[in-house]
Amino acid sequence: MDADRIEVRGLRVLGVHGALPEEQDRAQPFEIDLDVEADLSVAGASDHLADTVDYGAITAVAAAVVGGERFRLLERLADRIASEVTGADPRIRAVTVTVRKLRPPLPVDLTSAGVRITRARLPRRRQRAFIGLGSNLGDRTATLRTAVAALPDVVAVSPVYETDPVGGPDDQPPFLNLVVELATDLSPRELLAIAHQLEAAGGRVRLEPDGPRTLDVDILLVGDLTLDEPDLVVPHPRMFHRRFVLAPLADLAPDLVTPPALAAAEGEVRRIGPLADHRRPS
Ligand code: GSY
Repeated sequence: MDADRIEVRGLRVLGVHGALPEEQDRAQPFEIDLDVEADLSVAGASDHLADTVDYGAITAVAAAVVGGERFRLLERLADRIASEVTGADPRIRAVTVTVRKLRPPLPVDLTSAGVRITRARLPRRRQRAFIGLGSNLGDRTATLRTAVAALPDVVAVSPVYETDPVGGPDDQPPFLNLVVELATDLSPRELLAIAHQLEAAGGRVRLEPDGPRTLDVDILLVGDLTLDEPDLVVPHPRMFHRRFVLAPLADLAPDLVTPPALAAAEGEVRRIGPLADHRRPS
């Protein structure tokens, strides 16, 4: 028996995608079809939108990728749509994305050229993940304690380091930094959503880019996964150059940080001690 699926047909969006020079600066029409595999029986019984994957929501997600990002290849565009759509709702088991470029600029009379890909959600497996936390505004220790306590699947917390700011304005105060190790089956994107929630709950204030902030939560490593998306790159692209990341990471995972890498990294750090003991309220 075929799996349940939601079908979206003929989403038309203008986007700037193509490998030819004349395609780099002009929008062209694209047509998208989505076949989303999910269990539809709950909504079939309840008649409630909340019990199913909202096709309006996933259509908006696909349209945002086509209209908001730029790629050379239709393969990459389809892959990004699949990734964003699958990430939009945990009930989606797999998605087939069809992308057609309408009337491609070729010296032939062609209605469309396109690709179709199918991407299944990866089976969940527990992985070793590392999250970096930093604070240089307000009660830094209390902010870090609250954030660490709210993280799921924590197996170890590094010592706290006081660290000189790397980047940003010259006169910003020192950071407190630490790294947390998780044993988790959460995906990088689910971890990013948690990071954003923690930053918001920590009353994140960021006065300027790379400037002082109450709380910064970075996804450093998730097993051996690699991801390169506009808002999420794993491993974290700058982690290997920053001593405020490598020093606490080396405490938890000496297998991942070589002494030369630590020595070559940027920024001075001073080890303060365990978060639990650091200025523990009496
Ligand atoms: O990427 C984290 C925010 N951040 C930090 C930080 O946490 N610690 C130090 N020492 N410098 C930083 N520069 C930035 S940006």
